Amino acid sequence: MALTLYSHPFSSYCQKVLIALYENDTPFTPVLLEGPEAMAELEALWSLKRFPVLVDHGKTVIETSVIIEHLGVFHPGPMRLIPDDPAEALEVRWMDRFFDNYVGTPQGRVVFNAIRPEGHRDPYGVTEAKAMLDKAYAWLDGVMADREWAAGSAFSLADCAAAPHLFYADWTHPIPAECANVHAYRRRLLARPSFARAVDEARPFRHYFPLGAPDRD
Ligand SMILES: N[C@@H](CCC(=O)N[C@@H](CS)C(=O)NCC(=O)O)C(=O)O
Repeated sequence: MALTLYSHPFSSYCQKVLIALYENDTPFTPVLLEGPEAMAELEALWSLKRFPVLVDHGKTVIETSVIIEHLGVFHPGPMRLIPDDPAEALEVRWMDRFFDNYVGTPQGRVVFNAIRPEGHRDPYGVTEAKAMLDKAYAWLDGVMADREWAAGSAFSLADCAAAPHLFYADWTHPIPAECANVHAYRRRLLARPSFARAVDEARPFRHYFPLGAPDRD
């Protein structure tokens, strides 16, 4: 098979790429990143050891947004996750950056702080990260007032990013009830078959969540 994805089902960034693959039923071979052997394979491909990593006919493709763009260029399917129209594509890329940088990154800061050894924790950083999430939720609530998907009426790369980031962000620092548009959007994402499949595949790993996974999606 042409495509191999080094990934883990519980990882938000891996789910971002899995959604894109599932949207188009793109065949690929998964390599589960558990255990020293798989991690050594990953390190041989990408010394920074961030995942997922895609290998396409021997070419290593790194960074989730680039992986999804790569799939659109070299393995296109009926679902176009980056619009052909350049102006529409800019909106998609901007919202993808928003979810990675201002939802996924602060969410990760809170979670990674929890797995640091005692004495190396950073409560000030956690407070800053939660404040960033609050601002991101409030901003997004306004944007989603008249949008079905992150960049408008079509499901896109931006929704691939939004789905896992909002999923785990709500577990980490709950989205306030008054952000009703964000809650409704998160529910639409959970109902999307590609993301529902990724969530189901990650269920057996919920005990990995360092803050304690809530008993809900
Ligand atoms: N900007 C990267 C982020 C990837 C990333 O941070 N992945 C996490 C897994 S969700 C990871 O590699 N964590 C390992 C670590 O931080 O050591 C991308 O979009 O691919």
